Amino acid sequence: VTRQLAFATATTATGFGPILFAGRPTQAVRVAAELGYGGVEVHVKTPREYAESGLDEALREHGVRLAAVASGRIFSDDGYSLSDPDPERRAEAARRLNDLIDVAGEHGAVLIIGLLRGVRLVDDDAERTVDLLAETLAACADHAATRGVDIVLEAINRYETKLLQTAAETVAVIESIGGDNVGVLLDTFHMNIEEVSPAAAIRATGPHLRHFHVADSNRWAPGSGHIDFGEILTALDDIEYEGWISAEILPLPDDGSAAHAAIAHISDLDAHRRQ
Ligand code: LER
Ligand code: MN
Repeated sequence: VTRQLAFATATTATGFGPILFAGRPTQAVRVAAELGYGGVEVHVKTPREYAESGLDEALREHGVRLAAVASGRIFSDDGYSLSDPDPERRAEAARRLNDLIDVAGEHGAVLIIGLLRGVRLVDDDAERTVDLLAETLAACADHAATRGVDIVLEAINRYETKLLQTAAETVAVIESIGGDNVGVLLDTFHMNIEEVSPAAAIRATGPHLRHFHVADSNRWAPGSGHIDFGEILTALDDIEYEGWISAEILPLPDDGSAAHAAIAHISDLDAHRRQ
């Protein structure tokens, strides 16, 4: 397999920690190219912010692709979510998401739904909350289909959301929505907290897996904690996963070192596995 490797960056400085070169997206693209990454994924809030970021020029200049557009700031900055009990606020979340879907569509990127799903249960009712989410997501998926975009829904650990923490829960929601442009995003950091076996969760997700985040147990670059990335890569190969492997990692000890460590660890593991 040839790995499609990326790392997560952001158009602006952000309170969300595991981002490299936040607010310096063109530098992110340059470093990605220097280190051998094929892509970057970007946290961005509006098409205008994207247009003003200089990313398009940088991607063209360095031959780097836009792997994914991440939508979390619509929630973390402005509080809109796809499962908000207020129909007006839910509709606004969907409008903003559709705008980002258009950005993704111009670049062949996937659109990530992480915290934009919402973090609280409506009236403590998990079923009703999931129904609201599924309904909004289905409408956005129809829009995404007109743009040729895949939406990926991420399983996120219990300390960040009460909604969809495991691969199995996330698969159930996307299967209820149906259609072939909604998939699952698994993240090794979250799986390390929630799954009995991350490798088994990857295998069970199978063809629904459309995007993949790597970070070690401490959210530093792979190789800096106690997750066994050899097992992870084997599971990805077993399901013939061909999507992006994107490092969503803390910029520690600094952005450049983290970016280097992530690709070095995965390349080393692949080199050993080939022997
Ligand atoms: C985003 O991809 C993520 O992994 C979550 O931790 C969002 O907070
Ligand atoms: Mn993630």
